Amino acid sequence: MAAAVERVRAAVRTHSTRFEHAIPLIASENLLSPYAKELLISDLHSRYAEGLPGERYYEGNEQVDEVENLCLDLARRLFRCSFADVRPISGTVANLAVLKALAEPGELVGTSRLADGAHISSAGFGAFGLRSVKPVYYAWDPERMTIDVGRTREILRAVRPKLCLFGLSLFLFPLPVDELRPTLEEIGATAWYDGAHVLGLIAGGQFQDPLREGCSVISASTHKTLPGPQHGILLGEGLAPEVAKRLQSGAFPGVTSNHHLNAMAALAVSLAEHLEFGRDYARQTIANARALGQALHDRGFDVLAADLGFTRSHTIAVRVAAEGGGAPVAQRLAEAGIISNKNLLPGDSSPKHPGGVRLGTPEVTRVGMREPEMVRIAELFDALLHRGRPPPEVAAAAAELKRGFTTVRYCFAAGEAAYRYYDLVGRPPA
Ligand code: DSN
Repeated sequence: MAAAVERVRAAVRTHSTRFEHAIPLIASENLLSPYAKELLISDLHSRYAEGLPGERYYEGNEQVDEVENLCLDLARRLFRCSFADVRPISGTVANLAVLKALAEPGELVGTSRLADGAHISSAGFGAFGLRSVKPVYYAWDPERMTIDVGRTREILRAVRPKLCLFGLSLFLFPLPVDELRPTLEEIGATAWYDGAHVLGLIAGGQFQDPLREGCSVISASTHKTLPGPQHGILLGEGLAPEVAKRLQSGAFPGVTSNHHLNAMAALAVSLAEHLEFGRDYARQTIANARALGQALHDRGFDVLAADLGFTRSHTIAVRVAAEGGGAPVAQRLAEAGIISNKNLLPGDSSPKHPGGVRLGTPEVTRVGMREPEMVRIAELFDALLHRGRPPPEVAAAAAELKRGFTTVRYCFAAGEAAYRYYDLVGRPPA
């Protein structure tokens, strides 16, 4: 058994070193701040606190109540909203809570297709299937990489779903919630936004503002552009009291028993840090994504939406048919120390053969990279995929580039404290 423990520790150490030397470009990943990471391994990890603050089923929850009330208050301040629930333990769980609260089995729910970038929650084999709701798909504009408003209006008027989900996993541009709002009101649909990917951009005031554009509920994970722990959240504005209550019961006891109290404490810290640093972080994350798109485009890569500046978010999409296809390219990049994922792109003929890679800048921005480093990353892509340089050579160059960027920024106790994120267990901040 001891040998097994050592193997696990060794594997995690190897993983951490690998990522320390790599250029991580997964659009859905980010790094925790020192204070947030510290709380993730606190005693809260071992405790139960079902229910809401002041209405628990266990004793010993006074400090947990204080943390949860603080977390709720910070969430409401950051997103300028009147309702928050921080008990869903992931983005998908948050989506399930909304579906449980706002849709009945058999009902129609508007959403986007997986091939157009939707999250697997919208699939029959995902949260939609678990709640037995039927998707009504919006029309898609592949040139603008967003929902086609005119054709979607017609679909909504014809089918009249009661609930409409707006949100993507390949999320390049704001979705036209505002433009669809009159139609949604006409058919009496509740607009629901899955903000997992762009939560930190919304909070930083650099993307769309769904709660002011007609959505009454946001569900999200909290660890993508919002650099928090792996967790979930519900936010709402203008909700009738009975709808707020239904969302709360959707979260508990609907789709969680205990929530993860350590992650909730880490989330509270991340929200507080985002209130302080989120605007700058969101702005630089988007600037980096656009700079990476431009630098790849300049080197002959087929970056989608070139006419629109590639993206308004943290993500770009690159069609890599000419370089061998999504799966082989993502694998070759990983061998060269550049971590990304293969991705279906609009127009792909087979879901088994994604034609692109999705690249995101949340993590490289978090460690302080800016536009000049995006150009250097594009040079690594070019060397590997166009000029045939061997992966180990490119990996060495990637590690060299990364050497100056292993300290988490945009958080308290960063900078001078020189906190090394990739240590197996984080040192406490100075
Ligand atoms: N799987 C995540 C992503 O990479 O987009 C979303 O849950």
